[in-house]
Amino acid sequence: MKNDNQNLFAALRAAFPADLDSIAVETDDELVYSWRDLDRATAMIANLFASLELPEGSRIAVQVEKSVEAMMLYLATLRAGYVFLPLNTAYQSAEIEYFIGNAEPAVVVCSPRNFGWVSKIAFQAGTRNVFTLGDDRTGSLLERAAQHPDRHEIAVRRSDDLAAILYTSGTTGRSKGAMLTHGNLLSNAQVLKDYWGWTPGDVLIHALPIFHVHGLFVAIHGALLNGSRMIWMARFDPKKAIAAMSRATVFMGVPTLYVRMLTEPTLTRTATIGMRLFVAGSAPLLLETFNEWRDRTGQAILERYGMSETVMLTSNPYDPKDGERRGGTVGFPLPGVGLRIVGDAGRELPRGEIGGIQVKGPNVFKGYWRMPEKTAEEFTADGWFKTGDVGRIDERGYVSIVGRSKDLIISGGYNVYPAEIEGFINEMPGVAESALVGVPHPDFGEVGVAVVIAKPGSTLEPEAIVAALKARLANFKIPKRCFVVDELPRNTMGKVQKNLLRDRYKDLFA
Ligand code: MLC
Ligand code: AMP
Repeated sequence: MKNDNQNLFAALRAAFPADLDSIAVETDDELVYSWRDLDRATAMIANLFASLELPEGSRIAVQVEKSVEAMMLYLATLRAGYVFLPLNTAYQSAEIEYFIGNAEPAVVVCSPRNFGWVSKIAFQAGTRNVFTLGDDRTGSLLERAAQHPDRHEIAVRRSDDLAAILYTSGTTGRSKGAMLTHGNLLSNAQVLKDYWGWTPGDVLIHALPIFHVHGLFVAIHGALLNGSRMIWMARFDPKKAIAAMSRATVFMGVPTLYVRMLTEPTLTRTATIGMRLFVAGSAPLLLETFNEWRDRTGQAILERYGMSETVMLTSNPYDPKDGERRGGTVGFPLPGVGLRIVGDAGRELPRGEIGGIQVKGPNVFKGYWRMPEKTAEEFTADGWFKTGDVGRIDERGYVSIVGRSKDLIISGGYNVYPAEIEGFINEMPGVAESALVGVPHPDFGEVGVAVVIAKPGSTLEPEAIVAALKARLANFKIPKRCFVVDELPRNTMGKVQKNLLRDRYKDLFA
């Protein structure tokens, strides 16, 4: 029978093993979910959404703690054909207010403990349906879903229909919602399935948050499209992750997770002997970490590169016949992905030269939600997406990322946009100006340091600035240190020289 349904969930569902009673997910608190459980629960939640008679293309915004049910909510949203909008659990009211106001979701799902303030924001923005979902299977979402049938015909979607919106902060201005289609996500998942050699019997340790590309798409789609079991960790714990390796074959993490596991004496060759693949990405993996991991485990971490707008772009080879895994590089463009290095004049540069990374392919997003001008700015006239990353391709074709043209700090795999933090600091009484720079950090890779100038006649306390930020912003965005200084270094044009500040504070956490 011909199947025209391009819904990503249809492909994932088709990959479920024949034995639906076998284990799909086991959690670190010893819960077990079968494939049948995933099928039934996603059907019930999808039927609940259908009963709400939401308009086509409705956004379902979700800010809940990580749980298997939260993953089911994502899958049910796909299944019902709506658009999933995941939100970091660290976001506070000002951040949530912006996302909900901008995306105008038809449904908001939040943690029971946040219902008071989140529902207020949602109702004010015109959202009609606010449900709760706790990390212990409590909340109105599951209560309501339980009243619906556990069979559901997967909604028919085209490849070009929206599946998810992921907000990424902007260097200037407000966050932009990257619109990803069913086709973007499915094509990328299929490429990775082949490229990373997923095989029947693989078991994935899922230890990442599920509100960003890495944990939500790369990890979950990878396992589901292969019918593979997941060992599900609600929070990353290095000891538990290492202990789980005796029952697993694949691990995915941001570099901080590898750095933390390396501090554990239990990380040995024996502990990792059954593992076939360690994937790292979302932030630069230091060569030192790559080498130390190989010395301790005998295995080379496979580093790959991607972003919210494009899902995965490049990967070091999995199969040795395609080449070795080279630390300090992000490997080759994935099959189907075009990648070029472009100079200031907009012309493609020869191998070895450093320039802006531009990409093309079926994985590249559809544009920024309701921001056609921003979308147009980020694409070239001939359709290449400007990543904002700066890199080079070596003579053997390996891509290295050497910097970023966008003013961005990546801390423990989370993005921090200095312009956003500086904006908040600059609004504080007595502040004349501020600059946030990223400096090396042994655990998070990079962290933010704020440098602030007081208005004439004002006195500022660094601790008070940090405390005021904590009340407004997600915790990972808070500068780890704050300095009040007399002046900021400037170039002849009067622009703050952030490179000099980075240099001044580079050994702060050494
Ligand atoms: C936590 N803290 C951080 C932080 N995470 N500070 C800076 N950067 C971070 N990433 C701070 C908190 O503010 C808090 O400070 C203290 O650390 C303890 O908080 P916690 O929540 O208990 O921390 P912990 O559980 O240890 O979290 C660390 C972590 C987490 C590394 C496990 O940050 C994490 O899961 N990162 C993964 C991010 C990720 O999935 N990125 C993928 C993006 S997708 P205080 O002062 O309040 O006590 C993408 C595309 C691609 O980029 O290519 O994949
Ligand atoms: P996000 O907007 O959260 O999707 O983050 C995407 C950004 O993370 C990219 O534009 C890169 O700057 C960075 N990134 C992702 N993977 C890597 C990697 N392996 N090495 C260096 N930077 C990376």
